[in-house]
Amino acid sequence: MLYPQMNKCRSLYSLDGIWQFYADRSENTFDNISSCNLPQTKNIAVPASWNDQYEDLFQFHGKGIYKKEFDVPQMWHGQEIYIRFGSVSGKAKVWINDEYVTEHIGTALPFEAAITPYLKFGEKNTVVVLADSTLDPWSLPPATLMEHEGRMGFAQSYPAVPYDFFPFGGIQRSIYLYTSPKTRIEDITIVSEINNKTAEVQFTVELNNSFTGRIEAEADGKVVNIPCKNTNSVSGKIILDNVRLWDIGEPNLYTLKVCLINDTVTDEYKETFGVREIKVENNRLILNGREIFLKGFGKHEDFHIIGKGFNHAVTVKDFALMKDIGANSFRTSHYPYDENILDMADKEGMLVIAETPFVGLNNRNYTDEVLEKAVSVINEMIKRDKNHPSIIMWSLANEPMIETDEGENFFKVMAETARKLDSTRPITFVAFYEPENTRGMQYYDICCINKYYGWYEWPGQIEESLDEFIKCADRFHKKFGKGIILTEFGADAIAGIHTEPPQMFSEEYQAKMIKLQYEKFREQPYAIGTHVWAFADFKTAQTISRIVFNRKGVFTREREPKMAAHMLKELWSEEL
Ligand code: BDP
Repeated sequence: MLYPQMNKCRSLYSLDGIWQFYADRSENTFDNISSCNLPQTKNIAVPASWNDQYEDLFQFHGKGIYKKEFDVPQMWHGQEIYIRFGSVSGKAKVWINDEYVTEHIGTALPFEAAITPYLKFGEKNTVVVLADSTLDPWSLPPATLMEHEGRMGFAQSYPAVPYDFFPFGGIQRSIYLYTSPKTRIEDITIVSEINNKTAEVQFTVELNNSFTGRIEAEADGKVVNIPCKNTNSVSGKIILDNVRLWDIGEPNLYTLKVCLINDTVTDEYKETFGVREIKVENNRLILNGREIFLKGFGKHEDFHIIGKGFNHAVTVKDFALMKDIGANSFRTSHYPYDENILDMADKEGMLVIAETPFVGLNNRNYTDEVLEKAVSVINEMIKRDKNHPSIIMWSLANEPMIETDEGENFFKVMAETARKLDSTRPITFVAFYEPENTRGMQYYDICCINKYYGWYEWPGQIEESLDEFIKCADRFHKKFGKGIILTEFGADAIAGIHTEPPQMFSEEYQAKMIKLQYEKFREQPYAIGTHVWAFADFKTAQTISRIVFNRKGVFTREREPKMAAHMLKELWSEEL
């Protein structure tokens, strides 16, 4: 889905700001919004999670109702008007002027709807959004533990989510009203092939209606025109000479400007892209013909007060810190991040492993019904993010338990789905259990593993567990014969706690563990990258093993460095 933009054929208006909010604690099913008269609303900020904006919303995991009034400018008459949500937690439903407009399931991905017929020009319009964040064991990701399900370090957490981050709720990314012509550019896919110093940039433009006229595409001063006769999809190519490749720290970007022309320009969209080639060869990761090793972090969208709300300044700060420490990559654990974060990765020359929201799948999830949902989420994610040069692989799940034929088939179908949508990037998923509980890895290109030796296993014993740690990675290599990225390893450290000799929860212990495991893993012939868990401390559910936050951050939640950050900067700069 294209990100809304302002150009000579399209207008854009942000609905971000203060909305009215009501936390509905009733059994109302909201089939019809006029049944709800929103008593006692409070002001709430959008985009942001609701939980840390008011104390009485902290543990509210239910139906949040948002309302805002807006005017529509007369000059938008004759255009198609859309409302576009970057992400609404859980199940979202939208009404405009009391009429049902659309709904969407699943946090972390956008949805939009054409709303022209519902709008009144010259009068106030009201949009109401239901963000149903009820913790549902059957959602993706499953959001509550079933009885008998539990995990080391997470026992009896409150709320009982099966994943290790706080289930923030709300409208967490920007909302836009935007216009486009009735016949419009619906999607653009750009794939390039490099041949010495030139690149063949192949593009496909999808339209929402059939169109007669021509499509003009321009990149780097090269223009092609494609005639259209009752068509709603066209493909073409542009050759770039002396192409400047996109690479780590070399964010060379181009813009493909696409115009729909019939007499005059009726629609226009400018899509940014980069030319680079990523592949797996002999189990090594090859970027632009050169072997690379990933150094970086698993992250979260998480910050004080805004929760999972997108914020430009936090994004800028995070990239500045990652670059300063010498990281070349990060993983969007455990869900697709805001498009602005991926734009930033494109602009900063930072590599990204882009992950689905499928965290903690286990045997009970491997049904046809869940698979159908998973396939549609993979579609939504790849369609949204396919043109980002920073994304070098898709991670289709985090730490699934896969022991059954149903589980293996589930992962086979997910792999096929991703490959069909995008044949240009490797795919992976992140394993946690042993190789025998990680069936399905054979359908993927790269094996990612999360390992916590010296923490959940062999607590307090960093040196003593090093051999066991490597033996475990060896088992994955022996079974699957693939290159391995250590996507998570690390230790909680409470900033300011110091012990000598290093002990668990001290800054010394965290720094020592990361250093020794990094160096040991890096020596292994199959190692193709390591991501420390985590970039910064982050909010979780409450449980005895979390001291307000997960403290495995190399930076605090405020983004101040712990000893491990200084150590990594030294370690990674030695490797340049
Ligand atoms: C890993 C999970 C991650 C957790 C981490 C931890 O992938 O989400 O936060 O453990 O326990 O298994 O810190």
